[in-house]
Amino acid sequence: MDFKNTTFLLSAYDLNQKLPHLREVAVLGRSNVGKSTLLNALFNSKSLVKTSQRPGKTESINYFLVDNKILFADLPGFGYAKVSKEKKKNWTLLVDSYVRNHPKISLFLLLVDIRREVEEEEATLLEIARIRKIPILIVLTKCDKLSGNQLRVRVKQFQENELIANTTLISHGFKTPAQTDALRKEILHELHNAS
Ligand SMILES: Nc1nc2c(ncn2[C@@H]2O[C@H](COP(=O)(O)OP(=O)(O)OP(=O)(O)O)[C@@H](O)[C@H]2O)c(=O)[nH]1
Ligand SMILES: [Mg+2]
Repeated sequence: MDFKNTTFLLSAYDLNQKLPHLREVAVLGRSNVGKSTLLNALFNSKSLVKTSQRPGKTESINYFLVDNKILFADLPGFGYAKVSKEKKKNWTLLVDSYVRNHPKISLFLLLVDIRREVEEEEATLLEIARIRKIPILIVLTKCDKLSGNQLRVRVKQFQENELIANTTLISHGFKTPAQTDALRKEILHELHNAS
């Protein structure tokens, strides 16, 4: 697997969507944390996955097929307040029922902005991963926004955070190919261990 052959498969608006029988990596995190951008980096593409400076861009579960072997699911972000109540309710329900009930998730990729904290939503997801025995990898995003020293301090704070003790942490900035490469390797490693 080298992530070279990637296609958009479909958008799902509920969990009844028929999908190929493949393992699935779920990309999760707060709205605007960089989920879609991270997928473009992994897929070495500029525009396959739609991104936006405006939070709330991804409204459905968008599936991508990688090397005919793995599905990546780009999910709507949680925690964004400025959309209509009705819309927010739909997304929250969709993401919530996906993480709790969708049967084939092999790995949660949980993205956290390096400048923010692990909050209630992230803690809930960690708890669901533990209960469902789904491996979870935390990706600290937008690391390019901090200077070397600030970055070291933040990474250390995350490493010492008891909420995420024993969880693998990976630093990422979408402009640093070496970090994207390391992330690809870690994802494959986690999937291999889980199989
Ligand atoms: N500097 C920097 N900006 C980033 C990085 N990743 C994402 N961004 C920016 O953050 C904004 C949001 O990125 P998206 O990838 O659309 O975020 P998302 O998590 O998919 O957002 P929703 O679909 O709304 O949940 C865009 O303006 C990106 O260019 C990064 O690693 N570094
Ligand atoms: Mg998105």
